[in-house]
Parts: sequence; C-alpha cells; structure tokens
Amino acid sequence: PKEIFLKDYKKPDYLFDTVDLEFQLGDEKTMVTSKIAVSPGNEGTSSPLALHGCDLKLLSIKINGTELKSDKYTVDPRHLTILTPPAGVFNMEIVTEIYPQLNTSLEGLYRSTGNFCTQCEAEGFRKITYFQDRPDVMAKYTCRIEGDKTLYPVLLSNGNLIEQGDLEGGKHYALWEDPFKKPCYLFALVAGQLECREDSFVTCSGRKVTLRIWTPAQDLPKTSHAMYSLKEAMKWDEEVFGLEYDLDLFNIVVVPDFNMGAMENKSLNVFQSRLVLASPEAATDGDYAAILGVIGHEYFHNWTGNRVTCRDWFQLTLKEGLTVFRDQEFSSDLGCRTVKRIADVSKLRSYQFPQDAGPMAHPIRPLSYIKMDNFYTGQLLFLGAEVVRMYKTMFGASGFRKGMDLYFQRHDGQAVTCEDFYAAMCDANNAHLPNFLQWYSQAGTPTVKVTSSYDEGSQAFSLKLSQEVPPTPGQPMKEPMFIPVAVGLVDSTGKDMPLTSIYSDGRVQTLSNDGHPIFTTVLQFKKNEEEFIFNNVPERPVPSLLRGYSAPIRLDSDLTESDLYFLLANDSDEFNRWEAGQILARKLMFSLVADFQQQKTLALNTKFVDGLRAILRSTSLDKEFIAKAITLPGQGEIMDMMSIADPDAVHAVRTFIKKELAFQLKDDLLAAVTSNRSSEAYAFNHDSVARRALKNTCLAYLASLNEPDVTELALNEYKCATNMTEQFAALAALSQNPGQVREDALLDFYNKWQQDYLVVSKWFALQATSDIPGNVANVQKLLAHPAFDMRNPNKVYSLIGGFCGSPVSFHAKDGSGYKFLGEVVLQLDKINPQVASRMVSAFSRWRRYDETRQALAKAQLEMIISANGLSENVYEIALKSLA
Ligand code: HT7
Ligand code: ZN
Repeated sequence: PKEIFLKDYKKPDYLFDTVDLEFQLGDEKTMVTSKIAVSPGNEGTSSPLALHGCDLKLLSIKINGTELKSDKYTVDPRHLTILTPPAGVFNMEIVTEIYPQLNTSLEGLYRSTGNFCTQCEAEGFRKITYFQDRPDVMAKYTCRIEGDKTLYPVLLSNGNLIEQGDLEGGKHYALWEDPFKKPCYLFALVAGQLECREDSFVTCSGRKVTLRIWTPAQDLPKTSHAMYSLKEAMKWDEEVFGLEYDLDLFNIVVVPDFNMGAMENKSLNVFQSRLVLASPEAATDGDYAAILGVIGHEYFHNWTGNRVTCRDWFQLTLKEGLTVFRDQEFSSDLGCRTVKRIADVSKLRSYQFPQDAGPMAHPIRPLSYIKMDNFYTGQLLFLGAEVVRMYKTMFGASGFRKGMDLYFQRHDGQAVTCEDFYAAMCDANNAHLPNFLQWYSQAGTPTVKVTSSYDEGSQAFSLKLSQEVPPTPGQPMKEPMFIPVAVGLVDSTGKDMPLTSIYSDGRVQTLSNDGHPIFTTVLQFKKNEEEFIFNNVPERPVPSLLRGYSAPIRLDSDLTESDLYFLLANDSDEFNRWEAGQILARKLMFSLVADFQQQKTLALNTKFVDGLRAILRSTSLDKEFIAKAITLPGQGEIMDMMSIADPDAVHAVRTFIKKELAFQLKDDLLAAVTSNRSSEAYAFNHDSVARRALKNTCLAYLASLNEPDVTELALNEYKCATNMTEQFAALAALSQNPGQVREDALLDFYNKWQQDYLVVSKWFALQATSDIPGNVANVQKLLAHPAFDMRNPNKVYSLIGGFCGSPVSFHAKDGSGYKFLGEVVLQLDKINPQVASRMVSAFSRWRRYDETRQALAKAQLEMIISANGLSENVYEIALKSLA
C-alpha cells in the first residue's frame, strides 16, 4: 500500500469546471455517464491526466466528442490515465458500469434496504466514476437520474430539481442542478421508496426554504425532533455567525446502513437512522441530544466544509474541528453549557488522550496516511474542536466572530488550509499567537505543571507554569505550545477575588473590563516555563486553574486535597467544581488500586463520601450537574493514567467505591429516585432531562448493592417507565448483577422491542458492555442472534464496539476477548473494511498492559496482518499498532 504525504501536495494539473452526471439505475447494474469540462490547472500543462477509479467497468471515453483509442489511455485497478490530453479547454465523456447491490463497503453508490444511496467522503466518488477524486477540484454539477418509477419513486441529488418526467418502460427521471461549486466528496444521490416530512424555514433575508426529511413511510412520525433540530440549527447559525442557508431546498435522508453518523452532502444530508428517528417510547435523552447535535453538525458544514472546503485531506480538521466546535456551542446554547462541557471533556480524556499516547498518535493535521478513512479520528474532530475553542478563549466571542467573518470573506468558494484559518483569526484581531500553530503539527497531550506561592508582604500571588509535550511516534522532540490558561482566585469565603494586574514577561498588565472588575483572566502560556504574578492579592487564595477547561492538556497542580474540597464546594466556575471532584476521585482510585494490587483491604475515606453527599443534597445546583458530579471517572480514563494498565484492579476499585457510596448514601439516593419521578408527558427540555439524569444515576448506584428492596425498586421503575430514557436505565440497573432477574428483564425487553432495530441495537450494546463474569461467551452467542447483522455498521458498533470498550471482558486475562475480536475483524474486513479498521483499533494500545496480555494481543495483531487479502484500512492500523 502507498503512503501519502502532506509534504508532497501539488496543485492539480487540470481543473474540472462543470460535471454533468447521468445515472441509469438498474437492479443488477448501474450505468454512469460523466461529462466533464476540463481546463488546465497550471499554465501550459501537457502532463497526462490521471483519474482515480476503483471497482469500475470502463465502457467508453470520448474527448471532444471523439472516442479515445485504447493506446491513448491506460487503465489499472486504481486509475485511468489519459496519456496526452489536448492543450487548453476540452470536454471529456466517460461511461462506466457499477454494481451497487454488490457493494457492502458502503462507500460509493450502494444499496441499503433496497434503496440507492451514496457516500463519497473521503474517497468514495472514485467508486462511482473515474475522476480527480480530491477536494481541491471544485466544479458545478448537474445530475440526471433515471430509474424504474415503481421501485424508485423518489430520485434525489444535490441542489435544485430543474426537470422531471416519465419515460418509456415504466421509468422516470429527475434532473438536478447544484449552483455552487463543490468537491466530489459532497456529491450525493439517493433513489428509492421514501416518504417525507415537509416543513419550511424563513431565513434572515426573508427567503423561504423547503425542508424535507425522507424515511420509509412507517418512520415518518419519528422525524419531528430532527425537524425541530434542523430549524433550531438554521436559526442559531444566523444569530451566532450571521450564516444564512443558500438554497431553497434542504433534504435529509435516513438510511439504516451507514458507516459513520451522517454526511453533509450539499443540500442532501444523509444520516444513519439512529441520528434522526426518535420517539419518547423508543429513544433516550442521549439519543435526542445526539440528534440535535449531529443535525446541527451536518447543517453547519454547509458553510464550514462546503462553501469553504479543505485543500487536501490533511486539512480535515479545518472543517471537522471547526464544525464540531460549532455543534458543541449549539448544543450548549440549547441545553446546559457546563454539563455539555463536562461531557465533551470526559470524552476527550477517555478516548483522545489515550490515543494520543499510543502508537496511533498523530497531530490534528497528520503528516501521512495510507487510507484517509482511518484518520476520521477523535484527534482530528474533538481535539481539533478544542483548538478552535482556544481561538475563542483568546479573542472572546466578538473577536472569534470577526475572525470567522474574515475567513468567509477571504475564502468563500475555495479549498484552503489550516494556516488560512489561523491567518483570518489573527488578522481580524490584529494578533499573533506565538507557537499556536504547533497544535496542528505536534501530537501528544501536553502536561502543564503549576506551582503556586503567596507573599503576604507584597500581596503577590505567583503561579509558575511549566509544560512538557511527550514524545510520540516520529516526533521525539517537541516545541512548547501556546496554552491559554484561564485562572480565577478564590478567597477564604469562597468568593472570586477581583483581579487587578499581572506581572509576566517583564511587564505589568492592568486587568480591566471597561471599569468592571475581572474575576477570570486568561494567561498566555507559550514557553517551556513562565511565571505569572498576580498583584494586590490581599490573602492567600485558592487558585481555580484552567477554568472551563481552557486548553486540552493534562494539568498537574500543587493544589492540596483540602484546596480541592474547597473548590468542589465553592468554585464559581461550575466546570472546575466538577473537575475538583474528579481529581479527588482519581486520587482516591489510584490509592485504592495500589491497595488492591497489594491485596490490602479497601476502605473509602469519609471526606470523599461527605463531599459527594453535600453535592447530592444541594438544592441550588443543576440536577444534571449533580448527576455528573457524583459519577466516578471512567475505567478507561484511570487506566490511561497508569504506567501499566490493570483492568482488573481498576474495575474492582471502581465497583468497590460505587457500592460503598451506594451503601453510605442509600437514603439520599433513594430520596433522589423518588423525588425525581414525574407523571408528566415526555419532553426534551433541560429541566426534564436533568431530572431523569439524576434519577437514573442514583438508581444505577443503588442497583450496585444488589439488595432485594433495590431490585424491587428497579423492577418497578422498569415496569412503570413511560419513556425509553427511564425504561432503559432501569434495565441497565437490573442487568448489573448476574442472575435470573437480569435474564428475565433482558428477555422481556427484547420481546417488547424486537420489531424496532434501533432499540435492539441498544439491547446489544447493553449486554456487550456488561462487566458480568464470562461475558465474552455471551457476546459470542449474540453474534449468532437472528437480529444481529454483520453488514449493518450500527449493530457492529453496538455489539463489537461496545464489547471492545468494556475493559473487563475485552481484556480478559485468558485472551478470549482478544481472540474473539481477531476473528471478527477478519470476517468483517471482507464485508466492510472501514468498519473492520475501526474495530481493530481496539488492539492499538496493547503495549499498555502486562506482559501476558501484551503477548496475547500482539499474537492477534500478527495473525490479522498476515491474513490474505487484507484491506488497506485494516493493514494500516495493524501495522502502526505493531510498530
Ligand atoms: N464529514 C462526514 C464524514 C463521513 C465519512 C468519512 C469516512 C467514511 C465515511 C464517512 N461518512 C461520513 C461526517 C461528519 O462530519 O459528520
Ligand atoms: Zn463533520
């Protein structure tokens, strides 16, 4: 396989100005005709024109209307090369035949439950026709679709429908025209038996946009939340960024078989069902929130990704990091900002930090790849979003908006780079951020150490900061990064002190906000070591560091345990209140892990229990915040911070703390469950979501006791639940403990919901992630369950992905979890390499474990990499994991 390098980027030799596509859809084969107006990209180019192509049957090529003889071009399994293209502008017509019904990779044109659907990002367009399949080739498209009218009554593509009609032989056609230039990865076609929910949105300039969500008829009632989310997203983008939708029609299509969550094709977004369909009985609050976020995300791409796109795939974070940041902000504005921030940071710590410390570590702008699909990683998306967030932290909301405005003013209609975004942000704010661009090129999570001291005589409080970026594959030495550290100082009564001036870099900076006192300031930390001295500080404060998690780093401060309890009880920055509790919980877990490993008796410190009790009893805190604050750090997060990850010890300790807390806080937990019941009809608003979150978290704690009264309570909650959020939480509570009650509840749930494949996926996930002993065998059995289907990515992610994310069973000491995954990966790779490579990634951190586990996991990776006919996707991950 060929590795592609960022440093080798060259502009295309040829540009495509217009692309007219024609599809003749057939049950067995589809014919694709592509007519392209080509012009030279570089003055006087005469080089061969190389087109990408994969799994295509070439029927003919014409240049300027004349059939091209076979000695004038070459074809190999990946390319069609026109050896001597004419000078200047010319027309090219290529006819190919493709076989969508055989395409199980779900990229290019494929069938999902009988309907036709495309997925072209990143490099799927080459499975449709020969093309320069790269994002810097932007063209205007038309698309004519022809097919059987009964089998495929709905024919959709990008842009506006400009013509449609009936044809002989029971066929019909539709002609679509997209007025905006786009790269081919944004092309889409959908055809089949679908119905739509229709609504409209009037834009800020008074244009009426028709909105349609297409699904199989029976699912239409489940699309109202998605439609609500879309309209909210359209309004939010106008209000916050002044960005208006640019066409008169916006379509969303739901397909059950889809490799990722959704796709932002111009005016024709495609979504996997889970991220559109919701009803209170069958979807949880988590599903409702995910739908809101992802509908927003894909819609926001219309400007950040589509109108301004990426020059090459190395720049992916330019559109993805920025759009993830925008969807996070959207969800924060519509829900609770702190809770959303906590959820996003927890995800970063559980998934991105471990990745960034392993063999797959890569900067948010990678330097090379074999398969681009492997680089749709948390780093590019979520760390990329943190990088965008730091611009906002530095420039404030209005400075950030100015930067965005300038970015669109300069680059609308272009394919650009991360530097272009940086330049727009800095130029709009007359600023320069030294060492900021390192965030794009250096992998590894920086650790920032903070030590503080107070001088009563001079009333000066000093923070000494030092940073270290760990070595990562191919990057042994690192430069310091620009790290914005938001800080507040809390006085002994728990109030924020006004901050008046700081001394750093040999300069005194007066802090003022138009005469109003400042309580949080952002330190610009950009060297290996720097000292910041706060002046006029009347007493020794407790510093509240990295407020709101102002940079994606690991913080190592000299805050004492009593400082942390003080912040947990008092910090005005709610994020840092939660953070103080998490740091305390992590410290506790580490010390108990050491006790467990030395076979000492485990005991819980009463201060910790009291701290959580106080939070649980609070009547002023947000209920969803309380639910987060009493939740212990995940096992993955703790294992990531150990020198040798010990899944058994971490699991035992987390289970012990959970049980002990449940025992000591039982009355408060019971009170929280009963007082947070509601007989009101389901509503997806913050108060109701928060109430259910608290109730369900408390129920989960209680269930860990495995006592008859609690089992009774959980059974009752399960039976009386009128929405999936509460029903599923009760089922999860009941399924914590092995035994007949668990088995009966799982069976009852399946019998109730077997007709709803989305709910059945949840049922798979719940069992896959279970910690009960011997779960490898259960998951193995579920593979053969009639409702499981290896060709449906959603089911694979639920069952196999869920299993790999559960440390106890996957890392079973006898290697059974690894063996199971090794076999599944090879099976899956034959069907869908993208999904298989996601699954094989679970092995990538094998060196973090003890020698026995290392040997067992390595053996599986070696078995995989030596298999015949392995895809490039899986090969790349296995190779890098073994390196
Ligand atoms: N931009 C979309 C990316 C995507 C994708 C990438 C690789 C393979 C399959 C894919 N499906 C969608 C997703 C998004 O930004 O939400
Ligand atoms: Zn995206």
